[in-house]
Amino acid sequence: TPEAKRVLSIQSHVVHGYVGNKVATYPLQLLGFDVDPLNSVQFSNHTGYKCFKGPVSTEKELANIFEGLEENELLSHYSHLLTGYIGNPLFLRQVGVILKQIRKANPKLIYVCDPVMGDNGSMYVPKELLPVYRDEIIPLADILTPNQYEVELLTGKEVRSEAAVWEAMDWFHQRKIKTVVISSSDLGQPGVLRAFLSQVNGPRLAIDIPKQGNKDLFFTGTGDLFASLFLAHSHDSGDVTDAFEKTIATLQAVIKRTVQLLPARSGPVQAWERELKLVQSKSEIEKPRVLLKAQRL
Ligand code: PLP
Ligand code: PXL
Repeated sequence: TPEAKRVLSIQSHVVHGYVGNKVATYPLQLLGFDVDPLNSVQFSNHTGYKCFKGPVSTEKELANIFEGLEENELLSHYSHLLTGYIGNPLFLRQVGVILKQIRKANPKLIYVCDPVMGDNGSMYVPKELLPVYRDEIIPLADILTPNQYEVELLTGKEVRSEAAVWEAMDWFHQRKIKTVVISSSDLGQPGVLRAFLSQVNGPRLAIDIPKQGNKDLFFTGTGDLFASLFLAHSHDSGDVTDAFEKTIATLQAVIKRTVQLLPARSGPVQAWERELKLVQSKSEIEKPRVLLKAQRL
């Protein structure tokens, strides 16, 4: 029997820092989900450091681990599949294979797909992942959480206006994806990020997010955190507006604490100093305080 809240989370593991499964697991657990992390890579740290080391899992290793879950009849236990950073096209294709098997065991499975490919106009995974996401994986998703650049890659069209956002949303809905959340875009006023949500037979929403810290400051793992929080809140509340607002509220609180705890000295901020202060934000994960409300469009 499917348990109400058990997530199979296929993402990266980093020894140091908070991206991928390292940033997704703790919030999901705090919000009452059992999490089964399956690691697509095991790296020393995220790829934005001076160097990173560690193995990338193969599709054979994924199939092998999955076989263990299947033979122990564990597939029907999953209420959700969450996928994020995957660095290898054959591994991604195998994710499609196992998704279909989990769906067979639990037709009600919710698949939350974060099509992690890049940010701000550059890809940080091999370009061969794009057609696999576009043609094989995203048509299987219930909830998709791309950023603006990932929307442009998937639809093959630039997104330079709000009209283009809604066109892109419809492109995804035509591919049977019910809920699409664009976790960040540069379509807000200067210094403001604008996030968008569209649901089939549901609302179209936007939230404006004032950027924190100085303009050169950026964080890694925010998109991964967004997807895990949205999974949890959309399940718990059933109301996408509420889920969207709570997700942004926690994300902003985590970023705020991270900015506050940056060292007070001049000079460039080191990669390890920009790691999200996730553990320190326990109470804001458990009880998000909504300060930024969604606009209904
Ligand atoms: N950075 C900030 C400051 C955000 O508020 C958000 C989302 O709301 C993100 C990043 C997530 O976007 P991305 O998927 O581009 O990491
Ligand atoms: O947050 C995306 C992400 C996930 N996992 C790994 C990464 C990155 C982005 O740099 O390097 C390993």
